[in-house]
Amino acid sequence: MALLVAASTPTPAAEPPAPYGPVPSARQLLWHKRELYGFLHFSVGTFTDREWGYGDESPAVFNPTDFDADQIVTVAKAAGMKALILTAKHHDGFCLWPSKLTDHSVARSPWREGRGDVVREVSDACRRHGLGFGVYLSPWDRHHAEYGRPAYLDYFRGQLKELLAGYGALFEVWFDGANGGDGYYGGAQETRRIERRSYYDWETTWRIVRELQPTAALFSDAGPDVRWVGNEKGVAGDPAWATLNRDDFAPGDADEARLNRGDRPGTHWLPAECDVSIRPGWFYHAAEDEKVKSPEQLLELYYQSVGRGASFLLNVPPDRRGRIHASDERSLRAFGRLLESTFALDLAGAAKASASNVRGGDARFVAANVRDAKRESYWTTDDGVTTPELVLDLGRPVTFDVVSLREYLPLGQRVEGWALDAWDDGGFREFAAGTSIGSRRLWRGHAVTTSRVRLRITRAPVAPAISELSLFRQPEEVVRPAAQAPNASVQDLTPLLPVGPCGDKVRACRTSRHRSRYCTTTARSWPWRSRRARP
Ligand code: FUL
Repeated sequence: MALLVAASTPTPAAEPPAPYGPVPSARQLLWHKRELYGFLHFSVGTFTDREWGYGDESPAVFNPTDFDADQIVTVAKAAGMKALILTAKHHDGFCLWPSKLTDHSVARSPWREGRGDVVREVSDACRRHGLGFGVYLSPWDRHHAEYGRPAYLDYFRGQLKELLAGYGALFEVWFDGANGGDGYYGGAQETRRIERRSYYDWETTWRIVRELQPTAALFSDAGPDVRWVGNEKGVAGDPAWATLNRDDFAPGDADEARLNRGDRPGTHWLPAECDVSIRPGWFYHAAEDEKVKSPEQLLELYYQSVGRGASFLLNVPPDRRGRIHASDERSLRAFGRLLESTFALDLAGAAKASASNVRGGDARFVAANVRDAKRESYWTTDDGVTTPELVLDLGRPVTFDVVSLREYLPLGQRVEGWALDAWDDGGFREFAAGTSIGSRRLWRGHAVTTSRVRLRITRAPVAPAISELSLFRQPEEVVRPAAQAPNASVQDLTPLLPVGPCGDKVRACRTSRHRSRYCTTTARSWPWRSRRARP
């Protein structure tokens, strides 16, 4: 413990450290606070049972029998979502709002006798219930006669302006990367290809969003504010750096593996968003009512997205009534309860924090800042001290199985390696280790009981800046997956890993055939060591 005294000579004026690499904009910092939000795929495809409408659907098919935006938003809120993004227009070209630029919209549908506006009802309900609201406007339009020609761009931007100006503040604007192919195109019924890098002239479109919605985060494969994670499984890479060499990418033209992990150090701050549907399809299909992801599966995805510093965009498609189906509702509410019961109580409570180094000995940068529940305060060290340690003295034995870490983002992503140790029988023993932290790093594993936890920064190019270290315990009903595998690929992690024999026979597992499944990647630290610290 002797080394956990602030050991450095105070510098005369403890200025904050210089930022490292690209840093987030104010808009991106706002976006980072959302973490979990929902997608609503709803259009003519809901009624024709298709994923991608061809563009020739009659507006007459759009007729939800019991549309209820409050039910949709209430269920999303119960799942812990902080915002919703609605497909105002999907590839079929049908508009969920009465656009003045086309009659291919709700205005021609029987729903609410042509006087309805889904965008209005959902955005109003989001505001009523305290959720953010965003829109998806598909660049690809299989209905429009001019798609693929310059005239379509005027139409697309005109529609965008209607959405940006007419529905209050938007937290995100979502541009899909599916671009061109066969379609109705005003009756031409042909295949239209576009030049992916030049046709849309994205810079001009993004400027319109900046002018009319300055705080909205712009999503596409290549940002400019939020990047696609490179798969539609909801899983970020490990590590998933928040930075990317953005100029190598363009909407609809993306290297999926690189998007999944990011580039380090990267030229731009461009964090990943993990989109996935609660069902196999993006739109509602009755045949998938039994294929809704379970609360435990959703929870695992939460750890693989939010827990790796990305966001979790979970699609929950309204059914033909215009409500969230009972199967999805059950799962979403249970998922929300799991999150709530895991994260409601920080078990580190009033722990005393001390560190091997505090920048300039200055009270603004002390270890206790990781315990004040404020993302604006942080612990940092003198320049050149890049592998410091911080200890939480819990004052009594505490049992936890989830750890949450956050970096102070305005100074950039600084940490490249970290480890966690628990005090056990007269010494610290490592129970977890990883690479990136960024906006958030969640570790979950087997229960650890200890009275002291130590965070070691094992690799960083500059002094780290850590704003949170918290401990949590999962509720009993959670089916615990096996150890998180810090270096495993997306493919390795996509199926839910059962606790399996390794959970209980860890020592045997280290030499058994299970080794390659998950013990090898975690043998350095746990679960075998952390078992020693279990009650
Ligand atoms: C994809 C689209 O083609 C899907 O239909 C869905 O909207 C998904 C979120 O993005 O690229």
